[in-house]
Parts: sequence; C-alpha cells; structure tokens
Amino acid sequence: MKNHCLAVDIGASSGRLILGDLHEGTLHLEEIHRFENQIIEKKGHYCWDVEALFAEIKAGIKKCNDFGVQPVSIGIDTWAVDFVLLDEHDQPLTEAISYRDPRTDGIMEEVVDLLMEERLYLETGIQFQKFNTIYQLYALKKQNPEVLEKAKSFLMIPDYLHYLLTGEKANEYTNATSTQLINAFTKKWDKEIIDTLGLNFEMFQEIKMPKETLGSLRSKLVEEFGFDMDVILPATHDTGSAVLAVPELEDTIYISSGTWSLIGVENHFPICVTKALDYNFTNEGGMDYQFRFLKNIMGLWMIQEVRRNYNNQYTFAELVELSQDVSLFNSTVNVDDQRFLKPDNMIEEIQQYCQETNQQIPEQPGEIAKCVFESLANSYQKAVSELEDIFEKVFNTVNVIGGGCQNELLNQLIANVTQKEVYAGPVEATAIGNLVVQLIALGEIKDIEKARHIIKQSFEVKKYVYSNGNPFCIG
Ligand code: LFR
Repeated sequence: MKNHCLAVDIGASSGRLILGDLHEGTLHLEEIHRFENQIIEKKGHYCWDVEALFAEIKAGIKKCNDFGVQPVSIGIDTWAVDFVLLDEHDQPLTEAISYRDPRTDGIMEEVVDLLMEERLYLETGIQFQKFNTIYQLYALKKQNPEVLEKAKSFLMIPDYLHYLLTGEKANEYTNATSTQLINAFTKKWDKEIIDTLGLNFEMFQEIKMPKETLGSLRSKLVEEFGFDMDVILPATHDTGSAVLAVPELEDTIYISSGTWSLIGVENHFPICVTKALDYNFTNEGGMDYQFRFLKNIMGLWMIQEVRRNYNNQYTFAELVELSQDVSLFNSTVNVDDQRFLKPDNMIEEIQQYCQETNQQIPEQPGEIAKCVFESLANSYQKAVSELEDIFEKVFNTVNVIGGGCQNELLNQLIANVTQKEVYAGPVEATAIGNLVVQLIALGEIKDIEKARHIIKQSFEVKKYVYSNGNPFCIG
C-alpha cells in the first residue's frame, strides 16, 4: 500500500491539512481541511488561539477517514518566533502572544546594549527584528518575571502542537534558529547569550532535526482518530519548508510570498559579514544544516489588513483588479517601516505616510492597492540589489512561491522592476516542503535534490518576463 503523509501548514491567516503521496514519480496533494487563523485580543495582548488551532488539526485528522486514508506520518509547520511556556505540570503559563504584540517595543535596543549588535549577529547570524523570540523573552522577564520563574519548558508553536499530539517535548532546529538564541556554528542553544540575559537555560529542550521521528500519537488520540501515526519533524518553520520546494535554486533568488515576503538565497554556511548586517539579512537554519540567507519584507499582510479595514467587502482578486484600473497614481510607501507592523488602521497609516512624504494621498481602494503592490515590488527590487551587492554577482531569475504567487499583477511588477525572469509556483510550497521531508524520512525519496526534481515535474510554474505593458505571462 502507498504511504500517505499528512502536512499541517498554518500561516498567520489560514491553516490547511494536506495529504501527500508519491505516484509514479509525481507528488500528489489532496487538501482535506482548511481553516482561518487570526490574531485575537486577550488580556490586553495580541494572541494566537492555539487551542482552537489544535481543535482544527484534530478535526482535519479525523477527516482522513472520510478520504479512506490512514496516513503513516504527520508533521506541522507554522510561522516562527512565537512560543508557549509550560509549568512543572506541563500546563501553558500564558497565552501564546503574537509577535505583533507591542510588548517588545524598545526591548531590542536594550538587549543590543547588553549583548552588542556585532556579537549577536556573528554568533547567531539572525537579523534584527524587534519581535524575535529573544526580545519577547526579555520583555517577559522585565514585565512578568514570575511567569518566567515558573517556566519549565519552552516550546515554539509547532513544538507545542507536536507535544499535544505525542506527549514528547523537543525544539525543532529550523524554528529554533528564529529565536536568535541558537549559535549558527555549533547549531545548539547559545548558553552564553541565554545566561547573559538571565534566562533559564534548563527550559530549552533538546534540539531535534527535520526528518527525526518525534514519537507516535497519544493513545487517547489514537482512539479518537481510529488510527495511529508517527510525528516526523518537517522544517517546522514554514519558510524553511517553503524554500525546500523551490524547484531550482541555481542562480535564483526566491520570494516566499504570504503574510510576509521572504526574499533570499540558499547557502551552505552562514554569512555574517558587515554588509549583510548593515542590510539586515538573516541566516535561518534549514534542513541538512543549509542556511536561508534572506530578509523579511512586510508582505501581503499589508493588503490583508487593507481588505480587513474595508470590512472584507472586496476579495483579493477584486483589489488587484481595482488597482489595475488606476493609471495616474504613483505614490509609494516604504513597506519595511515598522509603522506597518500592526497599525490600528492600515489604510489610514498608508495615507498618513503619503501625506508626510508630500505624495498624492490614495483615496480609492484601487489607489490603496496599487500603492501596496508597487511599494512591495520596490522593496523586492531593493533586496535583489542588496543580494547582488553582497554576492558580487548577478542572479538571473526570481522564483515566487507560496499563496502570494497567484497574484499575477505582483509577479509582473516583479519582472518589471527587477528585469529578470520571474517564475511563479508552486502555490502550496510550504505543505510540499513539509511533505517531502516526511517522505525522505520514510525512505520514499532519496534526498532533497531528488525531491526538488520530483517537485519540478509535479507542479505548475508560470513564467513572467519584463514588459512595460499589461501583465504578460508566458506558459
Ligand atoms: C512567515 C514567517 C517568517 C517569519 C515570520 C514571523 O510566515 O514564518 O519567516 O519571520 O513569519 O514568524
């Protein structure tokens, strides 16, 4: 019988459970469950409803029975940096607070004063973002020291969900690197940094790598689902999984396009040179100890928020269409300005930015959307130039992966601003990356190189080239 694996991929705005199996050398996907995710306000903080997410995961697993499939393994990936702390009875000590919560305002500066920017960068290779776990933990230490005192286990969101499934606690490597507490060279928790911050080293768990089996399901869950399966660790950081699904990396810059746009290249070693620090590029840990050298760009979060501010009266496709009807409007914003991380109202924030910079103020939905898409494209182009400057070479292609690669207008804008060939796809890159790691662990695929070959043959990729007219997609 064929082995089916189950990928659970949860992003900041939605989650999905996707079954995957190999059939005559191609990878087949079947989406069995999809649900919404969003930030909620609880006790004065922006939080994730992790218990609701787990309930959705369970509902999705049960649906496997409707599809007549009992997967042999499951793996969960989510966004990075956020975590849950457990007490001595393995109970959560706080809500899972979102990285968009303002509790870390001003904290990064304090930590940098304590540890020195160069040292932190040289040891961890991780970019400076005010929401990294290191700053969240330091904020907690200052604001609620009693919580940290009781903390016995530190689990990142996928680690916690895996724990709920299996009862096993571990910190998966790719996500752990996003804490800025993992040494990029030893690949272990950096005890010196943790001690200097006065955090309890003991709460950090053993680091486990993608492809390792964490355990099988708790017996209570086996009864509930009617079958058992193993949790095989994928790259639990969604971006880590997504980049595994880029079909061709040679001379290619990828953009993992979702709530965030992650733009960069893959490397065999971390690059911590001054230029990389100045441009604020990160070296996130990947499978087989590869590194994703990339930077975070504010991404489709901006348009998601714009849509929400219009009370969801327009679909994303409608916003794209409206923006194409606007010709004489050219105001742009710096999407990487921190003011766009969690403004009270994204539309007003964009308008205010344009006013402050003496540009025409966007009023119509089409103008707002055009401003967002063009500003994103400009930011991508800046990052492309920075990458070419750091590597002292020209990259030929850009490959956009993830849900955002369905935005044809944005793909074309990228081709126009970069004047490079742009490939778009696969759309479900993150789930695919998650699944291939499980299939490699099961011995069904030899290695990641072979997996990329399979992905190339299995999924549609569109190509865009420079054009100064309308969106122009070939094949
Ligand atoms: C994308 C992502 C990015 C990370 C951001 C916050 O979903 O995981 O890689 O920087 O979310 O966790």
